[in-house]
Amino acid sequence: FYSSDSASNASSSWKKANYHNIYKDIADLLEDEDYDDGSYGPVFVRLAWHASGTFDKKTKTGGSDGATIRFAPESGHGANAGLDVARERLEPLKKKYPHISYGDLYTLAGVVAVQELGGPTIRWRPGRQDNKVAVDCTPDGRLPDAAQGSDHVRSIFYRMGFNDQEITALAGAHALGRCHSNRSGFEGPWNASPTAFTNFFFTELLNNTWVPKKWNGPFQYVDKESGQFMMLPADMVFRTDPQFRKYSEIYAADQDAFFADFAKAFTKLLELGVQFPEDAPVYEFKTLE
Ligand code: HIF
Repeated sequence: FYSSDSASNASSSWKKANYHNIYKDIADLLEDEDYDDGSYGPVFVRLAWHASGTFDKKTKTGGSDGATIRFAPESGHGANAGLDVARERLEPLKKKYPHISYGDLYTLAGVVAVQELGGPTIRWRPGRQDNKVAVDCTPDGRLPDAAQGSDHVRSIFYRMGFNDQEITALAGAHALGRCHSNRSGFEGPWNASPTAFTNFFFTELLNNTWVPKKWNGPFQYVDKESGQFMMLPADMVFRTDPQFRKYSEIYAADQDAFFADFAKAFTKLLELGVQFPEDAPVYEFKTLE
C-alpha cells in the first residue's frame, strides 16, 4: 500500500511539502474514540522512535533516513509488532502530500503526538530520503528487549550515541500509551493518563511499590496498590540503577527540566544518521489550540 510516487524520491522534493499543513492533518488523525485510550498519539511516538532507534554510530547504518521500517524484514521484527497500525493511519497523508518522504512523515508524526498530547516543542527538520525498495533494512535486535536490564539498555542506547542522562530523559516517553498482549506480550498502561505527556513515568516509577504481575504472560511489574499500572523489566532500571536513578529523581521533581531534556534527546533520536540537505530549515511548530 505504499506510494511509489517518484517525486517523493527526487532529492529536492522535500521543499515542495507544506509541513505546517501536514502537522495539522496529522493532529487531526490523533483522536479516535474506538482506538485504545482514544488516541493514536502514543503509537505514533513509538513509530517515530522505532524508525530511528535502529541507528548504529560505528557503521553509520540504520535510523529514519531511508524509512526502512516499512519494508520486510524490518517491518516484521518482533519489536515492531503493531506499528503497521500507525503506518496505515498515516498512509492517506502520504497520498495527499506525495512530496513528504515516509521518513519525514513518521518522525513528524512523533513530534505532532508529543506536542499535541501536552509535551514540549520538538525541533524538527525535513529532508530524509526514502529508499525505493527494500534495501538496507537493519538486522533484527537493534531495538531494546523489554525483558532485559541496565547493561542491555545501556548497550542499545550507547550504540546510538546517547549518554545516561539522555537515555533517562527519553525513558519518560513511557508516560504515554500502553503495552498490548497481542503486540509485545506485555499488558497495561504505565499510569492513569496515557494520552497526556507528563513526567508521570518518573513519579509512578519512584513512588509506587512494584510487584511481579501474577499471570501466564512474560515477567513484568504491576503497582501493588491498584494493580492497574505496569512497568517493564527494562523500565525498572531507571529506578534501580544509581546513574539512571539520579536523573529519574530530577525529572520526577521538576517537570520543566524533564521537558527541556526530553525535547533535546528526542530531536537527536529522530535525526540519528540522517543526511539533511544543507538548506533544510528547523521547524518549531505551534500546537493547534
Ligand atoms: Fe517503548 N515500549 N521501549 N519507548 N514505547 C512499548 C511501548 C511504547 C521499550 C519497550 C516497549 C522507548 C524505549 C523503550 C513508547 C515510546 C518509547 C512497548 C509495548 C514495549 C514492550 C508495545 C506494545 O505492546 O504495544 C523498551 C525496552 C525501551 C528501552 C527502555 C523510548 C523511551 C521511553 C525511546 C520511547 O520513546 C511508546 C509511546 C509506547 C506506547 C505505544 C502504544 O501503542 O501505546
